[in-house]
Amino acid sequence: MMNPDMDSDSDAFTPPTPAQISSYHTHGFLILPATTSALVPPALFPALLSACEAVTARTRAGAWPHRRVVGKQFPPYGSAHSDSWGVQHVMHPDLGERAFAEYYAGYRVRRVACALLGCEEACLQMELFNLLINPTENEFSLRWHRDDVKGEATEDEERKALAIPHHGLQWNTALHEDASLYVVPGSHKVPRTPTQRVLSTGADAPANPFDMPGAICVVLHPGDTVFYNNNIVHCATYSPAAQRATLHASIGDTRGGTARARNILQHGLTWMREDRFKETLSADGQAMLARLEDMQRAVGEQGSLGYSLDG
Ligand SMILES: O=C(O)CCC(=O)C(=O)O
Repeated sequence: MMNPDMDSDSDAFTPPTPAQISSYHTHGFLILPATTSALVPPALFPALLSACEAVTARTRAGAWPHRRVVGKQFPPYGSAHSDSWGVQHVMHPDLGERAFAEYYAGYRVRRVACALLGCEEACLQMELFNLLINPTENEFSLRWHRDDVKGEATEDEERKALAIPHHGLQWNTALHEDASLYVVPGSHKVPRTPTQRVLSTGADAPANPFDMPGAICVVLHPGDTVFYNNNIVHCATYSPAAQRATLHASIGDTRGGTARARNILQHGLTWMREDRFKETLSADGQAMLARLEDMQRAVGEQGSLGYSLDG
């Protein structure tokens, strides 16, 4: 059983209703507003914001090698110092910012994850936790994509890939206003239409995301969270003019076995096996981490699985 005492604000937190859970499964995404279902406990918000500012400054100064660089849409991102659109591995002990793990393994995240994944807490698997930031020099965009199905996949390949039970949850929690992400609701279940296929094949980011039939912009206010199935067709645009600090994370459900391994381990998670990382986590966090380690062991050394997408 989850322990609400882990979160002193839990009384003020409303977990997703059955209607919201159903909407998540139908549309492939769900926005939880800060006003009713804030994923970040109010008492943790300032610490999280300050942790984001610290790791962003370090990344922009070239002092953190795990970054998403402008010009590179998907892993591997390399470690060259460059204008950045993301900070990777925010729970890494070398960053020394405990607020991130407190949030990730906290009561609210675990509660919502169980509701949307339809699983018990004993199935929750720790995965990725990164921070998406605005570049400071260049506009940049991600092309339309599904995170774990290549754009070149045939309709049949796409149908087969989407039929594999997903057993994972991805989410963005915005600490500032954020209108970077675009999704095609419902596209996590069905192959692309011919027009959608044309607009999501190849390396180019869209000139205008609204050229994609069915696309909507996901607008988040500070503290809002969008949960999404990362095989929903989505893209994103980044501008130096729009300040962004959006927590970008995923969590798995062990009932998926190793189905999520490539998508998760391609980000390079060997550091999570170190005891000094484990020591920064609560008992709940350590239990989630142990399940990730089980998956790492089941697939052998990471790196052998390759990458989900090119570009
Ligand atoms: O910037 C975002 O919100 C989306 C990021 C994304 O699509 C990705 O990492 O594949």
